[in-house]
Amino acid sequence: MLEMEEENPNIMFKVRSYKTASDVIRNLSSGIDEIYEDNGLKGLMQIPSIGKAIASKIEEYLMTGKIKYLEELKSKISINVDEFYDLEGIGPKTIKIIYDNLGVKDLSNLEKAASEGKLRNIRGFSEKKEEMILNKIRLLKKGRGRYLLGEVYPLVKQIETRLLNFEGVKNAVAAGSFRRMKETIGDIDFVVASNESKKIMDYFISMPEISEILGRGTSKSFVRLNNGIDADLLVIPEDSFGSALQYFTGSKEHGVAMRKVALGKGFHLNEWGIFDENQKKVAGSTEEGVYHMLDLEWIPPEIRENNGEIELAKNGGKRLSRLIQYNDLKGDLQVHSNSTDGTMSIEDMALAAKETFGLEYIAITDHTKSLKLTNGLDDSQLLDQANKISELNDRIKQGRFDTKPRLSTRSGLESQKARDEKEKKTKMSDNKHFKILSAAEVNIMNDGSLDIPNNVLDKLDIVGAAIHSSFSLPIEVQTDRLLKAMENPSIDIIFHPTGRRINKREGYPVNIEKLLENAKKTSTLLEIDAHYDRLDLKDEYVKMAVQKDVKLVIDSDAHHPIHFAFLTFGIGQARRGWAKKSDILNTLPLEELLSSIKR
Ligand code: DGT
Ligand code: CA
Ligand code: CA
Ligand code: ZN
Repeated sequence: MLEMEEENPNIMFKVRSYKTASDVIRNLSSGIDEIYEDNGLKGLMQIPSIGKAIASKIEEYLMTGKIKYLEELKSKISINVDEFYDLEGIGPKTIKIIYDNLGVKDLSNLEKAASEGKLRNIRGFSEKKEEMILNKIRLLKKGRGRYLLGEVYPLVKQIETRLLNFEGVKNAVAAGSFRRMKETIGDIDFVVASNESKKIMDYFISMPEISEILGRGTSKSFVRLNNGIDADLLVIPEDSFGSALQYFTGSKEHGVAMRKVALGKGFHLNEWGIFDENQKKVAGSTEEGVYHMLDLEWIPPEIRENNGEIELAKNGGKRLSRLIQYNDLKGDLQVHSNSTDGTMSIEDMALAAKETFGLEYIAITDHTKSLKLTNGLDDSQLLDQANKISELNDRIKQGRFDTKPRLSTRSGLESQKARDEKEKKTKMSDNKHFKILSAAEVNIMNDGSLDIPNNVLDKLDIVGAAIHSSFSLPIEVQTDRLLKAMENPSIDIIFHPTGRRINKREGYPVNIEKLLENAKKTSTLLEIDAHYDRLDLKDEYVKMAVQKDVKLVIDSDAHHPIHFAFLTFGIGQARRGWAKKSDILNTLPLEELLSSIKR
């Protein structure tokens, strides 16, 4: 709503502050209400990027369920702003212009106006723009009802932990597509082991995150969470927990194939267990037991898609356990700072990477000059930044890493366990070990050239390149753009190689076979961008890359310290693509990484 008001640098600053704050709150590992309960306004203000003004508004909302300032804005603007929020690439200004001209207040009327060809007549619009808007609406509608994994992850983990700690609960897991780390989630499927199902149901349906009870039974309930997603809860006796978990983790196709395997061995498999010809139960209390009874190795949830994983799990070979693990990453090769569109300084990002996520190195990959929107760096600014980074590294080496209590005072934001682990880690690792790499996210132009010359890039430690514009060029041109950038000896990595944003925009078209072939030929690394709305490369392409032995990296694309948590989603996607630790180069210690890149 603020963005719809007059252009004004103060307002844009405000808008950015609100956006950053909402992003941070969404990604907190505990509820904002819990933080407020524990430490009040002061607790809120300790959250990075939340200052006094926003903290008071949060307090006001927690106390009254409303924010007066927001109500005032709402009373001034009759557009249904929420509906347009996810419409990628169509900003508030455009929406306001359409409203001023045609009185369009909501999404369905925008679709109507666009399909009746009314938008093209507005000044500054065109048939092409109208078509683009229609396409975005269709894409948005298609994705409706499915949530991005990263959108629901913190909340689901909180509920899972709470269930696990409830008296009488022997085990609790969020199963289904969530456990398989699928990029989008239809609904959440909690499976709980307990013999006191009534008590658990009462507890579950009274949780504060639940906005609506859709159905309630003795062993199964259905609810809607207050972020809109539905959740099922199944309570099952302990001795059937493994088979129930196996069933409700899915995928459905994997489950069907497993039942066939069981039948082939003279067994019957269902939610309650594995039964032999005499209906005697022979497995079911653990998932491992279910797989082992069928002479299979336990299969990680991420690859249960009936894509050959059952074949791989036969004969007791240990091949499945070589998938990259969630604690395998040593560094992060795409990190942004406030030199461009990031929100924090290089020191802040480094400190968070080290202290909160236990990384040993990060590359600062700010955008380059042709990306005007982000205030991209030019040649000399890049070199200045490299010098600054080298000074920072010297300070780190001398043990003078700036540990002002900025991020370390995030009390209440982490669980006690995380705090203990962190303390242990800080004690174990010496402060002199961490390294910041000078780097860039160089913009690839339409003809495949770069906006920074090689003699500058060669002074940096590592360089990634990416496409950020002209998504509508045809597939041959896009592919050539990328191939040419890979042929450039200064380019080590291609960032987010297909440019997609899940449920928001299709990527640019690209010949993935050619891309992989060329990556292999030129020893260019391809990235799995771990931001949950990118996850680019996607699982299917990761699998193709792994088969062709193309090396990959997993990066957070962090624009704020809290974004390093996204690495989990990147690792999930890598596992879904059957990637082993050896396929992902930033699992290597720094020296080994640097000696295995192109130059
Ligand atoms: P979602 O929620 O659309 O993201 O995907 P899932 O995989 O979580 O699917 P959901 O919630 O419908 O069901 C959870 C699991 O329950 C599913 O992965 C496998 C199992 N399941 C559901 N329906 C069937 C079925 O008809 N047959 C078999 N074998 N399993 C099923
Ligand atoms: Ca589900
Ligand atoms: Ca379900
Ligand atoms: Zn970027």
